[in-house]
Amino acid sequence: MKKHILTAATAVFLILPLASHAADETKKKSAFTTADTDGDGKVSLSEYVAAMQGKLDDTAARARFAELDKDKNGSLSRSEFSTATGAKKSGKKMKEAN
Ligand SMILES: [Ca+2]
Ligand SMILES: [Ca+2]
Repeated sequence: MKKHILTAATAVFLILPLASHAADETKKKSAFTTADTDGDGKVSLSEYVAAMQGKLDDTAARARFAELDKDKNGSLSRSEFSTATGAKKSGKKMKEAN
């Protein structure tokens, strides 16, 4: 009995980091796709507000959108969107590339 429990615990230990890493990757990849409900490759303001429902209220989502829409074309490209979801620290690098 005890041995069985130990094995299960070990398995969880081994699987957990892998699983959470995989989940993280999937999340990153699909956040943009999920927000882009019409699939045109851009996230519009209304798509963004809808995607942020439950996280940000309407006003906050709009303010955030304006911040993220660096070229002010009214929609978020994949790279504009990704600055919101994780790559905050690579902001300097991206500036260099421009
Ligand atoms: Ca779209
Ligand atoms: Ca834009």
